[in-house]
Amino acid sequence: MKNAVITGISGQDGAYLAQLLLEKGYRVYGTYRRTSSTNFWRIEELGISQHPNLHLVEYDITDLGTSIRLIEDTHADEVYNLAAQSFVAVSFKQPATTGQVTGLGVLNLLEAIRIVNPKVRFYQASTSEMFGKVVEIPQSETTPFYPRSPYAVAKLYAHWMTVNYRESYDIFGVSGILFNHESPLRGREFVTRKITDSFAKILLGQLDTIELGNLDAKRDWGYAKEYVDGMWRMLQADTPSAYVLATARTKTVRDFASMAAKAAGFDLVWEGAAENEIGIDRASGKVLVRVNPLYYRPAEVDLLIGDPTKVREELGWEAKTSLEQLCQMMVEADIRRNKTGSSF
Ligand code: NDP
Ligand code: GDR
Repeated sequence: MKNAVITGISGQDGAYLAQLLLEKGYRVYGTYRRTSSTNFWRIEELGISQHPNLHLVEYDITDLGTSIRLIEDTHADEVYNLAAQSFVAVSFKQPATTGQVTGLGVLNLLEAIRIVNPKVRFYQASTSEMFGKVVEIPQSETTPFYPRSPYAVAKLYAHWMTVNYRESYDIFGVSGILFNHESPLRGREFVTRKITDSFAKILLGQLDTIELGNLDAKRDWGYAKEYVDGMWRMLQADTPSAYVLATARTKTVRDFASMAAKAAGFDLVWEGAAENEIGIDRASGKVLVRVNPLYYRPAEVDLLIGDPTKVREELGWEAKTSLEQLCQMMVEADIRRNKTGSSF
C-alpha cells in the first residue's frame, strides 16, 4: 500500500484528491491547520471523512520542524502540496503572509524531503496566475511568466524551487500549472461559487442582488474533480516535468454569470459599462447583478487560456466536463444546500 501526503485536505482540491487516492488504494495522510473550529465539510460531503485509510494530521507549512516530522512519520511515497493562501485578492492585502505560506512554505517541504527521504515524489500546485499579464495566447509550458499579484509571485518562487530541487538533488518534483478549476466544493469567495451560491439565494428569496468586480476578466475554467486526476498522473510519469492542465476554452466573468443565471431560471440582459454595469432579469425587470469597484484588484490578469497538448500527449489527460455542465452542477448543489441552510 502506497502512502500519500496531501497538504491542505480541507480545501477543494485536497478533498477530491483524497477521494481519488483512497479509491486507488492509497493510505492517505491529509493535513489540516489547527483552527478554533474544524473545517472538514468537504471531505464530509464526499463521504470520506471516516474512511479507515484516511488519517488527518495537524500541520502548518510555515514550520520546518513539523514538515520534517510529517515526511518521517508518514513514511510518505508521494507528497501532494496543495497548501496555500490561495485567494489572489487577499494576497494584495496580506502579501507577507502569502509569501510565507504560498512561497517559502514550499521550501520547508522540499527541505524536509531532501533531508528525510529524497526518493519521495513531490507535486507542487503551480498556477496559471504565474502567466499573469498576457504575453502569449494560448499559454503553455514554454510561455514566459509575468506574475501580477503577491500570490502569483509567491507561487513562481515555489515553482522554481521545485525545479531547482529537481536539478540540484535529483528529487522527483513536478509542477502542475493548473488553470482555474471549480466545483460545488469551491470556496465561496472565488467568483464562480460566489455567483452560483448567490443565484441560488436569489431564487430562494434569500438575496436581492449580487455585487461583482471586473466582469471582463477571462478565465479557462475546468472541473476540479478531473484536475486532481491530472495531479496523480504527473506523479506516475517516468520523468518529472511541468504540465499545463486546462480546457483550452475561455469565457468572461459576465458569461459565467449569464450561464449561472440561466441555470437558476433567470435571463440576464446587461446594461451600462465598467463600474456602472448591471445585469437585469428580462422577465421581472429586477437588477440581479451590480458592479462594485470594491472587488477590483490593484493589478488584474485579463486573459487566461491554456494549451493542454503536452499533458494529453504524454499522460493521456484531458478535460471532459463543459463549463455549462459544471455551472449547472454548481447551481443545483447551491440550491439544494441553501434550501436546507447547509451552505458552506
Ligand atoms: P483552497 O484554498 O480551497 O485550499 C487551500 C488549502 O491550504 C486549505 O486546506 C488550507 O487550509 C490550506 N492551508 C492554508 N494555509 C496553510 C498553512 N499555513 N499550512 C498548511 N495548510 C494551509 O485551494 P484549492 O483547493 O482551490 O487549491 C489547491 C492548491 O492549488 C492551492 O495551492 C492553490 O493555490 C492551487 N491552485 C488552485 C487552482 C484552482 O483553480 N483551484 C488553480 C491553480 C493552482 P484551511 O482550510 O485551514 O484554510
Ligand atoms: P482567480 O479566481 O483570481 O482567477 O484565482 P477568482 O475566482 O477569485 O477570480 C477570477 C476573476 O474574477 C474576477 N472577479 C471576481 N473575483 C472574485 N473572487 N470576486 C468577485 O466578486 C469578482 N468579480 C470579478 C477577478 O477579478 C478575477 O479576474 C483562482 C484561485 O483558485 C487561485 O488560487 C488559482 O491559482 C487561480 O484561480 C488559477
